[in-house]
Amino acid sequence: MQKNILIIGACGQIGTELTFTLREKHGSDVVIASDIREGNESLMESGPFELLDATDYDALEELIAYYEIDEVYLMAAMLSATAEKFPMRAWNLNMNSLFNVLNLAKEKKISKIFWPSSIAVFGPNTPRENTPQNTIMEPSTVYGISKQSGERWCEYYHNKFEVDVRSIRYPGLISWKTMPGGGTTDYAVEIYHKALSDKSYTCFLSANTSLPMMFMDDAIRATLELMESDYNTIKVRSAYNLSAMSFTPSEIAASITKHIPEFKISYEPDSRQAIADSWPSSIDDSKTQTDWGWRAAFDLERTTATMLENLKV
Ligand code: AKB
Repeated sequence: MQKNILIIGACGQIGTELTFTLREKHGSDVVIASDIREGNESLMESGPFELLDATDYDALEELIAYYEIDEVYLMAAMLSATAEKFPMRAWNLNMNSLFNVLNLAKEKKISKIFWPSSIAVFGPNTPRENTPQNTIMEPSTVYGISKQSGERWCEYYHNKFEVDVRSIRYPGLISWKTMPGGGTTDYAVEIYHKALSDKSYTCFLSANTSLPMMFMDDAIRATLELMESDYNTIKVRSAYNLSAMSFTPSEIAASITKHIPEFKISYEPDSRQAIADSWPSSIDDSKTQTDWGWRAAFDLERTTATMLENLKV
């Protein structure tokens, strides 16, 4: 039976590509895009779109009933750097939107949820290298606290009410179709744009700050593989660790220099440095590999080649 899918936060960095991929796979009419504001032209032209505030339960309930939605991808969130500036707004958006979809699933008005978690659930007391699936989690950022709490609620709703909610701890995501906004890992996208336009980039993190990262194609494939996995293979109902690569600003700069020899990077760390320093430098996703067969395809060199190739036209 054909399922109708709702994407909340469809105009953001992940939401845009998720919408295109799901529309290609299932057809445009059954994938409803929604966001608090309109997105870029190609997204708006690709299928049905609704303005939606994810914190408004009644509006969401109405939309779900109108389109007979079965599956929801909740991608709306305030990311790490912006959340530090607006803690209460971040908490309100990140938590209330999640409660709205969890409660709709509890009421059997939808049957499956994807909700993104993040490496931000970890904190300064977490082992930084090869961070395991289960370990110390004491996030020190507003965003991390909201994602950690969200994970606990997802697991609770699954255990208590059998809600089929699935989640991934995304690393920093690198993509060329839509810019990220308000995150600490955003430098790894900005750097490619600036390398092409200015042949130079001033990085807001220090040269040797290593963070887990992933190319968007891998992130979208992981999301769909998780959502398509058999119910019983999903053993983790908080969120799965997910890994592809880790690199520092100086390493990404070196990979760009192979394509643009005159490229220069300089460093002016700002308040985002403290956020990055509280996060893991690499992630152990062996549980994810075992449970649903995850394997990443893009390393740093392939990511750099693909980004520059697509951004230069
Ligand atoms: C951010 O930098 O806030 C996000 C994330 C790692 O969740 N990209």
